[in-house]
Amino acid sequence: MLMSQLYAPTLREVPAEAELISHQLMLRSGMIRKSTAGVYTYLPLGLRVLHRVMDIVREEMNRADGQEIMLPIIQPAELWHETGRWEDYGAEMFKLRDRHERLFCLGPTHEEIITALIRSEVRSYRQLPLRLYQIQNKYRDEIRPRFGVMRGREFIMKDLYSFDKDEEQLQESYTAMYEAYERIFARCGLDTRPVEADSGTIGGDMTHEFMVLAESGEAQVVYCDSCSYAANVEKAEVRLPEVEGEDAAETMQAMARVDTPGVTTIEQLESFLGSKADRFVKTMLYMADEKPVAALVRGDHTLNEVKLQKHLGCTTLALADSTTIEKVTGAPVGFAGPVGLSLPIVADCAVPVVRNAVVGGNERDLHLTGVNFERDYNVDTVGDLRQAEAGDGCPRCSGTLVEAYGIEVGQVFKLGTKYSEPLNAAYLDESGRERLLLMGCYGIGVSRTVAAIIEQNHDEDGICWPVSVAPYQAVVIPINPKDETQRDAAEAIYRSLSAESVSVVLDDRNERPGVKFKDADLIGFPLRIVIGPKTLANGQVEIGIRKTKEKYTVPVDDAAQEAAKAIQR
Ligand code: 9G3
Repeated sequence: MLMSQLYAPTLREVPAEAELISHQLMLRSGMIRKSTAGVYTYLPLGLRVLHRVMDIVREEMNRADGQEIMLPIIQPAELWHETGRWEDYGAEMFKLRDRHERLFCLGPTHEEIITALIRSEVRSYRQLPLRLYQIQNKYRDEIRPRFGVMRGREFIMKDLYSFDKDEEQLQESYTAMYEAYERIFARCGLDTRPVEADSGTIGGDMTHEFMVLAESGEAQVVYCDSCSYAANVEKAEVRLPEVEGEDAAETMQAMARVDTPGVTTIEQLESFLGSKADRFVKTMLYMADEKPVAALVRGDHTLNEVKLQKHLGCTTLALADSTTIEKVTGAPVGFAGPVGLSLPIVADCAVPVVRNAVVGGNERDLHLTGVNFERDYNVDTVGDLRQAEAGDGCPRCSGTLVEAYGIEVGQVFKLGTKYSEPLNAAYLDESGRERLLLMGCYGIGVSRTVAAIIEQNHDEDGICWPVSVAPYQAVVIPINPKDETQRDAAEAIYRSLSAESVSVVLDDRNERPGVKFKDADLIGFPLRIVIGPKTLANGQVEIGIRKTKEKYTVPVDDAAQEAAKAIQR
C-alpha cells in the first residue's frame, strides 16, 4: 500500500468532543469517523485492526469447537414476549415496525433468537455439546453514548452460545470459553483480568467479566494484593472483620437517649457525639417488591443493593420515599433505627458485633447510644450486604483488597435454563427422557477491544500497535522520494517485505520527513524503516521500533529480513 493512496485522514488537533485517549487517537489517526451519536464509520486503518482482532477471535473460537453462524439483526417482538424481556430494557432497545405494522427490535443480544433456532433443530443428546457463535453488529440505544466506540449504540460483538446436556458439560463449555478468552486477549496484547461478577439471575449461576484495568474504566472492581481473587464490586465478598480484642471485652453500656437536633448525617453525628462512624449502625429503608424492609450496615460501610436484592430474593428493590419512612419509623429521614422498629430487618454481618452502637431513635432529633445487638434490638437475617472497599480483607486469603476501575471487554455466563425453559428448548437424553437444554453465553466486545488495546498501548506521540493487531506491521520511509537511490532502495525493501508477507506501507508522499515521522508515530506502525542520504551513503538503512523508540542501522541488503526478524520479536 502507498501512503499517497491510503485513505487515512490524520488530524493534528485533538477533537474537542473526545475525552478518552483511545477516542482521540482513533479519530486523529484516521481510523474512524462519527456518523451520528454513538454510530461510527470504520475507515481503512480502523477496519484493518477490527479484522485482525476478529481473526484472532475466530481462530480461538474455532479452536474451542465453536462453529460460526450469522444470526439476523432484525428480531421479532414475539420471541422477546415469550421470554418476558420485551419491556425489560425500556428505551435502550431499538424498536421498529415493518410495513405491516409488525413490531421488531434491532438485536441488542441474541439469546432469544438462537434458542428459538435450536429448539426446533436439536432433539438428541448426541448433538450436544453445541457451540455456535457470530461476530455481528449489536444495537443498544445508550442514554449517553460516549468515549467513541468504547460505548457506541451500534457496536460489534462476538457472541457464542453453548448448548449442553448437563451441568458437567456446561462446565466444560464454560471452562473452554474462559481459557479461549485468556488466549484471545493475550494475543491482542491486552492485559485483562477475569473478575467474578454478579450473574443477575437469582441463584448460583457463575459469571466472569474480563476487565481491562484503566482509570477510564466504568466498572468498579476490587482485587486481592496477594491471591488471584478479583470481583466486580457488585458481587465482591468481604472477609468478616475479627472483633478487635478491646471491642469484644468492652462492657455493655446502658442504652441512652441523646437529643440530636437536626443531626441526620453520619458526619454531623460524628462531630456531635465525638465518636467514629464505625460505632454507628445505619438503618436504610427499602421497598422490596413494594413491601418496606430495613437494612442495617455499619456507619463507615456502604450498603450493596445488588447483594441486598439477592439476599432478599426480591424482583424489585428501591429506596423508600420520605413519606413511607415517616409512616413506618415515626420520624423523618435520618433518624431511623432498629430499636423498636416493627419491620423485617436484615443486617450486614459486621453489624451484630458493634458494641454500644449509636443508632437513630425513630423520633425526630433523637439518637440512641449504648445500643447492643440481642439486648436492645434483633434482626431477621444477617448476610454479606456491604460494598467491598479498598483495604478490606480478601475473602479468599489473608491479603488485602485493592480498588480499580475496569473496561469490560468480555463476559462469560452460565445461563442454565433461563432461556431454554420459557422457550421450551429441550432434548431427549440417553434414556429417552425429555430434558431442558443447559445454556451458556459468552460475549466479547470486538470494537471495544480495539479501543481498549489503544488505552493500554499508546504514548505521547500516538498509538503503539502490538504487531498482532497492527493495521500494517511496517512503514518504509524514503527521506526524499525524488532522490532516485533512496526511492529505489525503499521500493526494493517494500517489495521484499511484501514477499515475506509482512503487511507494509511505503510512504511515497512528497512531504517533509517530519510530517512522515509524525504520521507514522500517530498511526502507530510497530516498525519503521528509514532510507536517508547519510546512512544510505554507507550502504545502511535505519530500523525504528515504535514501542521502545529503539533505532539501529542495518546493511540495506539485510533490511527486509532484519525488519521481518524485528517484527517476530
Ligand atoms: C437488551 C438490551 C440491552 C442488553 C440486553 C438486552 C445486556 C441484555 C445482557 C447480555 C448478556 C450476554 C450474549 C453475549 C454476552 C452478554 N444489555 N444484556 O440481555 F434488550 Cl436493549 O447481553 N448476551
